[in-house]
Amino acid sequence: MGSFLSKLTELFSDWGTTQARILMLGLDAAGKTTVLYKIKLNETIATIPTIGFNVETVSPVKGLTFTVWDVGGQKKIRGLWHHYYQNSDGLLYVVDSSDRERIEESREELFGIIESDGMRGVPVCVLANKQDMPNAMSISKITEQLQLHKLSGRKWYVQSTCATNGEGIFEGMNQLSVMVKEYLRDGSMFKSKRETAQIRRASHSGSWYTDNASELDHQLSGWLAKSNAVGSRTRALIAPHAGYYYCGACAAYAYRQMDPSKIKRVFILGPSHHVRLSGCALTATEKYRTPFYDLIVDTQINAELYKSGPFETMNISTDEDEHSIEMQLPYIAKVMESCKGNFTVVPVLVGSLTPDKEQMYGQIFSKYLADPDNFFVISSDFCHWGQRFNYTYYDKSKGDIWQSIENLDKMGMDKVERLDSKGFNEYLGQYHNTICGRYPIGVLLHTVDAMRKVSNGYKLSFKFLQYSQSSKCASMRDSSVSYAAGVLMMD
Ligand SMILES: Nc1nc2c(ncn2[C@@H]2O[C@H](COP(=O)(O)OP(=O)(O)OP(=O)(O)O)[C@@H](O)[C@H]2O)c(=O)[nH]1
Ligand SMILES: [Mg+2]
Repeated sequence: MGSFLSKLTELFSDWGTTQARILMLGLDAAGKTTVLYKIKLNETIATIPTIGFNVETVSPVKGLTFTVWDVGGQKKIRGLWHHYYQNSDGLLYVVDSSDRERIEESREELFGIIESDGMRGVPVCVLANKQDMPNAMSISKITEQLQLHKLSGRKWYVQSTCATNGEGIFEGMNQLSVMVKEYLRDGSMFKSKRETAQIRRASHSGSWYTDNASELDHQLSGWLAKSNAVGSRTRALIAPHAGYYYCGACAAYAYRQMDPSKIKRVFILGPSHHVRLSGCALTATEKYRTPFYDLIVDTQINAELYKSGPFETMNISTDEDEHSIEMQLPYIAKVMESCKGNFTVVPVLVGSLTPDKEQMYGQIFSKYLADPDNFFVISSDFCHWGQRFNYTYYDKSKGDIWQSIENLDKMGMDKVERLDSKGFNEYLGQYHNTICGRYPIGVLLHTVDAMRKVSNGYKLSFKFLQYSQSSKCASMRDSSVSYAAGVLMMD
């Protein structure tokens, strides 16, 4: 073990901090979960068949982090394996060496995995597990049965292991580390795939906001200087996500309230505009680029979230197409600039949630909102009014159309200020106001509910500080989008 660590240290000393995503697959009962917890805790735990997956981050040495995904191997789960292929840097394929009857089935599954596009060139380490069993097949027999000599265009290695007592596990990890290193560094063929996958580009810069850092700095500083600090301890904000030309000034009223000295982590909840999603999804990337500097994704928290509830993974095109999270990033980078490099972000794409799901995610996020290290940014515009949005609600008793829109928005904002999750959903049910971030807002309100269930000692309040509209609608042919900026305070 000692020499294993020192070898790895040597191997990765020139890497800086590198993260790799390792997928662990194999038939049910092959020993995957046993392997995972042997690596993570160096303990043999009693396992039950995995329904879904386990995910753990493992840092064998400084500078190297593996996020290991252990996906259940039962037949009915295997159909879901392909969801995990994206951005994998290595495959650990676990085989029960004593299961002669199913070795053919295991080979078929292995080839099914590696022939998929997402797994092209990814190195494979086969763990020939359960070597302690009396009828275990030898390494050469397993190699032959799995027809590994047929593999081309990738590195592979077979390691004999006994997961229950740990024999061979670290040697297997060592071999995998070497192959993953080569894959990431020298595999020029696959390098572009890897680079684009690691960083989410600022895909809307140069159009929705300027890509010129000094111009952007000037703009944001100017807007921030125009708004006053409320003075209370803020824990979350709601801000719009349209082009800065329309809503940059409004968003500043909320961002002015963020106190960088207190914040170690920023959760960003944005609605999904382009893909159908019935739950929440996390990024597969490690950095979010802004014209100022790159924001570091908190992969450790992502791993925790994957463990605690149903979170999907966004693929890179979904990630880069979506503007609702990106439009918050320059403001976060600007306000947090004194802490550059010392804080992380957790982007969460929020789908169309039922109230039950809002409650479930609220429950998951409540422990994070309760922790003062964390800050939450909720991305939402308010009413999208006009025929092009298919929404033309007009209450003439309120005056002109734009006044009716303002009145409608403010009824919803009032529910948010009362932190009334039920009332907010009833309001949406009654007026169908086209608030695109209604689900992220719903999750925030349910997060507050969940915190209060644990302790009603929290003194929480919400206040909107600014409201504006892209234009003042006067006729049924007009259209506008409304923006509101507000903060959640905890005293
Ligand atoms: N004798 C022996 N038993 C092992 C070894 N590795 C795992 N097992 C046992 O095999 C059984 C299945 O192990 P798991 O780790 O749950 O298998 P899995 O691959 O995660 O299975 P699924 O989650 O159903 O896909 C457990 O009873 C383990 O204790 C080994 O090396 N030797
Ligand atoms: Mg398992």
